Amino acid sequence: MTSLNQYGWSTHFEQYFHSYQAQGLEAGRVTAIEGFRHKLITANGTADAMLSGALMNSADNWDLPKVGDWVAFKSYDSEGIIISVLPRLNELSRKLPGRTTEKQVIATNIDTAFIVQGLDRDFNPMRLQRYIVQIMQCNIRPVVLLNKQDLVPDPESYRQEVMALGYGCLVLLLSATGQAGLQQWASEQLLPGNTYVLIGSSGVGKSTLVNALLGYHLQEEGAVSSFNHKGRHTTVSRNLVMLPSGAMLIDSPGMREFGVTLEADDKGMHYHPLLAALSAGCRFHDCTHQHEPGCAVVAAVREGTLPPEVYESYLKISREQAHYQTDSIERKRVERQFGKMAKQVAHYRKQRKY
Ligand SMILES: Nc1nc2c(ncn2[C@@H]2O[C@H](COP(=O)(O)OP(=O)(O)OP(=O)(O)O)[C@@H](O)[C@H]2O)c(=O)[nH]1
Ligand SMILES: [Mg+2]
Ligand SMILES: [Zn+2]
Repeated sequence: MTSLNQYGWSTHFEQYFHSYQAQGLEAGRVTAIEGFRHKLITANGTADAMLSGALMNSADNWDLPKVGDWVAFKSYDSEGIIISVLPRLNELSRKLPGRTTEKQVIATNIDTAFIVQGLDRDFNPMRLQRYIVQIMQCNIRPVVLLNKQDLVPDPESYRQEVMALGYGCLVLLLSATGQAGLQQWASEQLLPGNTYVLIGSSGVGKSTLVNALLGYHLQEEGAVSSFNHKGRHTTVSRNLVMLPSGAMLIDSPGMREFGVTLEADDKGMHYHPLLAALSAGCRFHDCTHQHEPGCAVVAAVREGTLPPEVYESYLKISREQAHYQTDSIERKRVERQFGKMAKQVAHYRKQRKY
Protein backbone atom coordinates (compact mmCIF):
# COMPACT_ATOMS: atom_id res chain seq x y z
CA MET A 1 0.00 0.00 0.00
CA THR A 2 3.01 2.29 0.22
CA SER A 3 2.49 3.69 -3.26
CA LEU A 4 -0.97 4.85 -2.20
CA ASN A 5 0.54 7.03 0.53
CA GLN A 6 1.47 9.63 -2.05
CA TYR A 7 -2.25 10.01 -2.74
CA GLY A 8 -3.11 10.58 0.91
CA TRP A 9 -3.66 6.99 2.04
CA SER A 10 -3.02 6.52 5.78
CA THR A 11 -3.52 4.10 8.67
CA HIS A 12 -6.97 5.62 9.11
CA PHE A 13 -8.12 4.19 5.76
CA GLU A 14 -5.98 1.08 6.11
CA GLN A 15 -7.83 -0.07 9.23
CA TYR A 16 -11.23 0.14 7.49
CA PHE A 17 -9.89 -1.42 4.31
CA HIS A 18 -8.62 -4.63 5.94
CA SER A 19 -11.90 -6.54 5.73
CA TYR A 20 -12.44 -5.48 2.11
CA GLN A 21 -8.91 -6.49 1.21
CA ALA A 22 -9.64 -9.94 2.60
CA GLN A 23 -12.51 -10.14 0.09
CA GLY A 24 -10.15 -9.36 -2.78
CA LEU A 25 -11.14 -5.73 -3.22
CA GLU A 26 -8.79 -2.90 -4.17
CA ALA A 27 -8.52 0.62 -2.79
CA GLY A 28 -8.82 3.72 -4.95
CA ARG A 29 -9.30 7.45 -4.56
CA VAL A 30 -12.00 9.28 -6.48
CA THR A 31 -10.52 12.03 -8.66
CA ALA A 32 -13.56 12.91 -10.78
CA ILE A 33 -17.19 11.89 -11.24
CA GLU A 34 -18.91 11.99 -14.62
CA GLY A 35 -22.47 10.79 -14.28
CA PHE A 36 -22.18 7.30 -12.80
CA ARG A 37 -18.57 6.90 -13.89
CA HIS A 38 -15.97 7.44 -11.18
CA LYS A 39 -12.34 8.08 -12.05
CA LEU A 40 -10.02 6.51 -9.51
CA ILE A 41 -6.33 6.53 -8.78
CA THR A 42 -5.12 3.19 -7.48
CA ALA A 43 -1.88 1.42 -6.69
CA ASN A 44 -1.89 0.22 -10.32
CA GLY A 45 -2.63 3.52 -12.04
CA THR A 46 -6.00 4.96 -12.95
CA ALA A 47 -9.27 3.05 -13.19
CA ASP A 48 -12.91 3.70 -14.02
CA ALA A 49 -15.58 2.40 -11.70
CA MET A 50 -19.37 2.39 -11.41
CA LEU A 51 -21.47 2.15 -8.24
CA SER A 52 -22.62 -1.25 -7.01
CA GLY A 53 -26.37 -1.79 -7.20
CA ALA A 54 -26.63 -1.77 -3.43
CA LEU A 55 -24.79 1.53 -3.16
CA MET A 56 -26.90 3.08 -5.90
CA ASN A 57 -30.19 1.97 -4.35
CA SER A 58 -29.76 2.17 -0.64
CA ALA A 59 -27.53 5.08 0.10
CA ASP A 60 -28.39 8.64 0.96
CA ASN A 61 -26.69 11.01 -1.48
CA TRP A 62 -24.49 12.06 1.44
CA ASP A 63 -22.96 8.56 1.55
CA LEU A 64 -22.23 8.23 -2.16
CA PRO A 65 -18.62 8.65 -3.29
CA LYS A 66 -17.44 12.23 -3.68
CA VAL A 67 -14.21 13.62 -5.12
CA GLY A 68 -11.52 12.97 -2.53
CA ASP A 69 -13.09 9.79 -1.17
CA TRP A 70 -11.26 6.51 -0.72
CA VAL A 71 -13.33 3.57 -1.89
CA ALA A 72 -13.10 -0.23 -1.87
CA PHE A 73 -13.79 -1.56 -5.36
CA LYS A 74 -13.88 -4.83 -7.24
CA SER A 75 -11.63 -4.63 -10.24
CA TYR A 76 -12.68 -6.15 -13.57
CA ASP A 77 -10.97 -5.93 -16.94
CA SER A 78 -12.21 -2.61 -18.21
CA GLU A 79 -14.22 -1.29 -15.32
CA GLY A 80 -14.51 -1.60 -11.56
CA ILE A 81 -17.46 -1.66 -9.22
CA ILE A 82 -17.40 0.47 -6.09
CA ILE A 83 -18.59 -1.55 -3.10
CA SER A 84 -18.02 0.90 -0.27
CA VAL A 85 -16.81 4.38 0.67
CA LEU A 86 -14.20 4.25 3.43
CA PRO A 87 -15.01 6.50 6.43
CA ARG A 88 -13.96 10.08 5.74
CA LEU A 89 -11.50 12.17 7.71
CA ASN A 90 -13.68 15.20 7.00
CA GLU A 91 -16.21 16.57 4.53
CA LEU A 92 -16.23 20.03 3.05
CA SER A 93 -19.92 20.83 2.76
CA ARG A 94 -22.26 23.75 2.31
CA LYS A 95 -25.97 24.33 2.52
CA LEU A 96 -27.44 23.98 -0.95
CA PRO A 97 -28.53 27.33 -2.41
CA GLY A 98 -32.15 28.35 -2.12
CA ARG A 99 -34.73 27.66 0.56
CA THR A 100 -33.69 24.07 1.13
CA THR A 101 -31.87 23.01 4.29
CA GLU A 102 -29.98 20.24 2.58
CA LYS A 103 -26.23 19.90 2.87
CA GLN A 104 -24.07 19.19 -0.14
CA VAL A 105 -20.68 17.55 0.18
CA ILE A 106 -18.21 19.40 -2.05
CA ALA A 107 -15.12 17.28 -1.45
CA THR A 108 -13.74 14.96 1.21
CA ASN A 109 -10.51 14.16 3.06
CA ILE A 110 -9.13 17.69 2.75
CA ASP A 111 -6.10 19.15 4.51
CA THR A 112 -6.62 22.81 3.63
CA ALA A 113 -9.36 24.71 1.79
CA PHE A 114 -8.21 27.76 -0.14
CA ILE A 115 -10.87 30.45 -0.38
CA VAL A 116 -10.14 32.35 -3.58
CA GLN A 117 -11.34 35.90 -4.19
CA GLY A 118 -10.36 38.06 -7.14
CA LEU A 119 -9.22 41.57 -6.28
CA ASP A 120 -10.68 43.00 -9.49
CA ARG A 121 -14.35 42.83 -8.48
CA ASP A 122 -14.99 39.77 -6.37
CA PHE A 123 -13.41 41.00 -3.15
CA ASN A 124 -16.07 40.81 -0.43
CA PRO A 125 -15.21 40.51 3.29
CA MET A 126 -18.78 39.53 4.26
CA ARG A 127 -18.81 36.59 1.86
CA LEU A 128 -15.29 35.68 2.89
CA GLN A 129 -16.40 35.31 6.51
CA ARG A 130 -19.15 32.83 5.55
CA TYR A 131 -16.52 30.69 3.87
CA ILE A 132 -14.20 30.89 6.85
CA VAL A 133 -16.89 29.94 9.39
CA GLN A 134 -18.25 27.06 7.31
CA ILE A 135 -14.81 25.62 6.51
CA MET A 136 -13.79 25.78 10.17
CA GLN A 137 -16.96 24.05 11.26
CA CYS A 138 -16.08 21.23 8.81
CA ASN A 139 -12.81 20.84 10.75
CA ILE A 140 -10.75 22.00 7.80
CA ARG A 141 -8.08 24.70 7.85
CA PRO A 142 -9.08 27.76 5.80
CA VAL A 143 -6.50 29.87 3.95
CA VAL A 144 -7.48 33.01 2.04
CA LEU A 145 -6.02 33.54 -1.44
CA LEU A 146 -6.44 37.04 -2.83
CA ASN A 147 -5.85 36.54 -6.54
CA LYS A 148 -5.39 38.98 -9.44
CA GLN A 149 -3.18 41.27 -7.39
CA ASP A 150 -1.84 42.58 -10.70
CA LEU A 151 -5.16 44.34 -11.32
CA VAL A 152 -5.21 46.71 -8.33
CA PRO A 153 -2.80 49.49 -7.34
CA ASP A 154 -2.46 48.58 -3.65
CA PRO A 155 -3.05 44.83 -3.11
CA GLU A 156 -1.52 44.89 0.37
CA SER A 157 -4.39 47.09 1.62
CA TYR A 158 -6.85 44.27 0.80
CA ARG A 159 -4.74 41.77 2.67
CA GLN A 160 -4.61 44.11 5.68
CA GLU A 161 -8.39 44.47 5.54
CA VAL A 162 -8.85 40.70 5.75
CA MET A 163 -6.24 40.32 8.50
CA ALA A 164 -7.97 43.06 10.50
CA LEU A 165 -11.11 40.90 10.68
CA GLY A 166 -9.14 38.85 13.20
CA TYR A 167 -9.97 35.25 12.24
CA GLY A 168 -6.29 34.42 12.47
CA CYS A 169 -6.11 32.49 9.23
CA LEU A 170 -3.38 32.90 6.68
CA VAL A 171 -4.07 35.51 3.96
CA LEU A 172 -1.95 35.41 0.79
CA LEU A 173 -1.69 37.74 -2.18
CA LEU A 174 -0.92 36.29 -5.57
CA SER A 175 -1.52 36.37 -9.27
CA ALA A 176 -2.33 33.24 -11.24
CA THR A 177 -1.18 34.86 -14.48
CA GLY A 178 2.11 36.15 -13.13
CA GLN A 179 4.89 34.98 -10.89
CA ALA A 180 4.14 37.26 -7.97
CA GLY A 181 3.17 35.15 -4.99
CA LEU A 182 2.39 32.05 -7.04
CA GLN A 183 5.63 30.15 -6.53
CA GLN A 184 5.79 31.11 -2.89
CA TRP A 185 2.26 29.83 -2.31
CA ALA A 186 3.08 26.58 -4.10
CA SER A 187 6.33 25.91 -2.32
CA GLU A 188 5.23 26.94 1.18
CA GLN A 189 1.60 25.83 1.25
CA LEU A 190 1.22 22.85 -1.08
CA LEU A 191 2.91 19.88 0.54
CA PRO A 192 3.38 16.47 -1.10
CA GLY A 193 0.79 13.86 -0.12
CA ASN A 194 -1.65 16.53 1.12
CA THR A 195 -5.01 17.37 -0.44
CA TYR A 196 -6.23 20.89 -1.08
CA VAL A 197 -9.40 22.33 -2.52
CA LEU A 198 -9.96 25.67 -4.24
CA ILE A 199 -13.35 27.28 -3.68
CA GLY A 200 -14.87 30.65 -4.51
CA SER A 201 -17.08 32.45 -7.02
CA SER A 202 -16.90 31.88 -10.75
CA GLY A 203 -14.14 33.78 -12.52
CA VAL A 204 -11.85 34.38 -9.55
CA GLY A 205 -9.07 32.32 -11.15
CA LYS A 206 -9.25 28.88 -9.51
CA SER A 207 -8.61 26.93 -12.71
CA THR A 208 -5.97 29.41 -13.83
CA LEU A 209 -4.13 28.70 -10.57
CA VAL A 210 -4.33 24.94 -11.14
CA ASN A 211 -3.19 25.28 -14.73
CA ALA A 212 -0.28 27.50 -13.74
CA LEU A 213 0.94 24.86 -11.30
CA LEU A 214 0.39 21.99 -13.71
CA GLY A 215 2.28 23.78 -16.44
CA TYR A 216 -0.34 22.84 -19.03
CA HIS A 217 -4.00 23.51 -19.58
CA LEU A 218 -6.10 20.86 -17.90
CA GLN A 219 -9.27 22.48 -19.23
CA GLU A 220 -8.16 22.02 -22.81
CA GLU A 221 -8.55 18.30 -22.30
CA GLY A 222 -12.28 18.98 -22.42
CA ALA A 223 -14.63 17.15 -20.05
CA VAL A 224 -14.24 19.39 -17.06
CA SER A 225 -15.18 22.77 -18.48
CA SER A 226 -17.56 24.46 -20.88
CA PHE A 227 -17.94 27.94 -22.32
CA ASN A 228 -20.24 30.27 -20.46
CA HIS A 229 -22.19 33.13 -22.02
CA LYS A 230 -19.14 35.38 -21.93
CA GLY A 231 -17.25 32.86 -24.04
CA ARG A 232 -15.04 31.98 -21.10
CA HIS A 233 -14.09 28.52 -19.85
CA THR A 234 -16.02 27.81 -16.71
CA THR A 235 -15.45 24.70 -14.64
CA VAL A 236 -18.45 22.36 -14.53
CA SER A 237 -17.23 19.50 -12.37
CA ARG A 238 -14.84 18.84 -9.54
CA ASN A 239 -11.51 17.39 -10.38
CA LEU A 240 -8.61 16.22 -8.24
CA VAL A 241 -5.22 16.63 -9.89
CA MET A 242 -1.77 15.56 -8.81
CA LEU A 243 0.71 18.42 -9.15
CA PRO A 244 4.31 17.77 -10.22
CA SER A 245 5.29 18.61 -6.61
CA GLY A 246 3.23 15.68 -5.26
CA ALA A 247 0.49 17.84 -3.71
CA MET A 248 -3.12 17.19 -4.75
CA LEU A 249 -5.41 20.05 -5.68
CA ILE A 250 -9.18 19.89 -6.26
CA ASP A 251 -10.62 22.47 -8.64
CA SER A 252 -14.34 23.09 -8.31
CA PRO A 253 -17.01 25.01 -10.20
CA GLY A 254 -17.64 28.56 -9.00
CA MET A 255 -20.27 28.88 -6.31
CA ARG A 256 -22.82 31.65 -6.14
CA GLU A 257 -23.79 30.93 -2.56
CA PHE A 258 -21.92 29.31 0.25
CA GLY A 259 -24.51 28.39 2.86
CA VAL A 260 -23.41 27.80 6.43
CA THR A 261 -24.64 24.66 8.21
CA LEU A 262 -23.87 24.95 11.91
CA GLU A 263 -24.91 22.13 14.21
CA ALA A 264 -27.88 22.70 16.54
CA ASP A 265 -27.18 25.38 19.17
CA ASP A 266 -23.93 26.44 17.54
CA LYS A 267 -24.18 30.19 17.06
CA GLY A 268 -20.89 30.41 15.23
CA MET A 269 -19.14 32.37 17.99
CA HIS A 270 -16.10 30.21 18.56
CA TYR A 271 -14.74 30.48 15.01
CA HIS A 272 -13.55 34.00 15.77
CA PRO A 273 -11.02 34.12 18.64
CA LEU A 274 -12.01 37.59 19.94
CA LEU A 275 -15.75 36.97 19.58
CA ALA A 276 -15.38 33.72 21.51
CA ALA A 277 -13.42 35.41 24.30
CA LEU A 278 -15.80 38.36 24.52
CA SER A 279 -18.97 36.29 24.72
CA ALA A 280 -17.64 34.62 27.85
CA GLY A 281 -17.75 38.07 29.49
CA CYS A 282 -21.43 38.80 28.82
CA ARG A 283 -23.73 39.16 31.85
CA PHE A 284 -26.12 36.44 30.62
CA HIS A 285 -24.67 33.11 29.62
CA ASP A 286 -27.28 32.72 26.86
CA CYS A 287 -26.70 36.27 25.58
CA THR A 288 -27.60 36.68 21.90
CA HIS A 289 -25.40 39.81 21.74
CA GLN A 290 -28.20 41.94 20.38
CA HIS A 291 -30.29 43.69 23.01
CA GLU A 292 -29.15 42.30 26.37
CA PRO A 293 -27.70 44.60 29.04
CA GLY A 294 -24.10 43.87 30.02
CA CYS A 295 -23.21 42.46 26.59
CA ALA A 296 -19.43 42.45 26.15
CA VAL A 297 -19.71 41.92 22.39
CA VAL A 298 -21.86 45.01 21.77
CA ALA A 299 -19.58 47.00 24.09
CA ALA A 300 -16.54 45.92 22.06
CA VAL A 301 -18.19 47.00 18.80
CA ARG A 302 -18.97 50.41 20.39
CA GLU A 303 -15.41 50.79 21.65
CA GLY A 304 -14.05 49.82 18.26
CA THR A 305 -12.15 46.75 19.44
CA LEU A 306 -14.36 44.30 17.50
CA PRO A 307 -14.66 45.12 13.76
CA PRO A 308 -18.31 45.95 12.88
CA GLU A 309 -18.09 43.63 9.83
CA VAL A 310 -17.38 40.70 12.14
CA TYR A 311 -20.38 41.56 14.31
CA GLU A 312 -22.59 42.04 11.26
CA SER A 313 -21.50 38.69 9.83
CA TYR A 314 -22.15 36.98 13.17
CA LEU A 315 -25.69 38.42 13.31
CA LYS A 316 -26.45 37.42 9.75
CA ILE A 317 -25.16 33.86 10.09
CA SER A 318 -26.77 33.26 13.49
CA ARG A 319 -30.19 34.44 12.20
CA GLU A 320 -29.96 32.15 9.19
CA GLN A 321 -28.89 29.29 11.40
CA ALA A 322 -31.94 29.61 13.62
CA HIS A 323 -33.96 28.84 10.48
CA TYR A 324 -31.56 26.19 9.17
CA GLN A 325 -31.36 24.36 12.47
CA THR A 326 -35.12 24.09 13.12
CA ASP A 327 -35.72 23.09 9.52
CA SER A 328 -33.01 20.46 9.42
CA ILE A 329 -34.22 18.91 12.69
CA GLU A 330 -37.71 18.66 11.18
CA ARG A 331 -36.30 17.22 7.96
CA LYS A 332 -34.32 14.59 9.85
CA ARG A 333 -37.48 13.60 11.75
CA VAL A 334 -39.41 13.16 8.49
CA GLU A 335 -36.52 11.21 6.95
CA ARG A 336 -36.40 8.89 9.95
CA GLN A 337 -40.12 8.27 9.67
CA PHE A 338 -39.81 7.65 5.95
CA GLY A 339 -36.88 5.28 6.57
CA LYS A 340 -39.03 3.28 9.01
CA MET A 341 -41.83 3.10 6.45
CA ALA A 342 -39.47 1.95 3.70
CA LYS A 343 -38.15 -0.80 5.97
CA GLN A 344 -41.68 -1.96 6.78
CA VAL A 345 -42.57 -2.09 3.10
CA ALA A 346 -39.44 -4.12 2.34
CA HIS A 347 -40.33 -6.46 5.20
CA TYR A 348 -43.90 -7.03 3.89
CA ARG A 349 -42.57 -7.54 0.41
CA LYS A 350 -40.27 -10.29 1.58
CA GLN A 351 -43.08 -12.01 3.47
CA ARG A 352 -45.47 -11.91 0.55
CA LYS A 353 -42.74 -12.34 -2.05
CA TYR A 354 -44.08 -9.76 -4.49
N1 LIG B 1 -5.20 39.66 -14.61
C1 LIG B 1 -5.40 38.46 -14.08
N2 LIG B 1 -6.33 37.65 -14.62
C2 LIG B 1 -6.53 36.46 -14.05
C3 LIG B 1 -5.78 36.03 -12.93
N3 LIG B 1 -6.21 34.80 -12.58
C4 LIG B 1 -7.19 34.46 -13.47
N4 LIG B 1 -7.39 35.46 -14.35
C5 LIG B 1 -8.36 35.47 -15.45
O1 LIG B 1 -9.67 35.39 -14.90
C6 LIG B 1 -10.52 34.65 -15.77
C7 LIG B 1 -11.25 33.55 -15.03
O2 LIG B 1 -10.33 32.60 -14.56
P1 LIG B 1 -10.73 31.09 -14.24
O3 LIG B 1 -9.48 30.43 -13.78
O4 LIG B 1 -11.44 30.45 -15.36
O5 LIG B 1 -11.74 31.27 -13.02
P2 LIG B 1 -12.44 30.12 -12.17
O6 LIG B 1 -12.38 30.58 -10.74
O7 LIG B 1 -11.85 28.81 -12.48
O8 LIG B 1 -13.94 30.20 -12.68
P3 LIG B 1 -15.07 29.03 -12.68
O9 LIG B 1 -14.45 27.81 -13.25
O10 LIG B 1 -16.19 29.58 -13.48
O11 LIG B 1 -15.45 28.86 -11.23
C8 LIG B 1 -9.65 34.12 -16.90
O12 LIG B 1 -9.82 34.95 -18.02
C9 LIG B 1 -8.24 34.26 -16.34
O13 LIG B 1 -7.27 34.45 -17.35
C10 LIG B 1 -4.80 36.92 -12.39
O14 LIG B 1 -4.10 36.64 -11.41
N5 LIG B 1 -4.66 38.12 -13.00
MG1 LIG C 1 -12.65 27.09 -13.13
ZN1 LIG D 1 -23.47 39.36 24.63
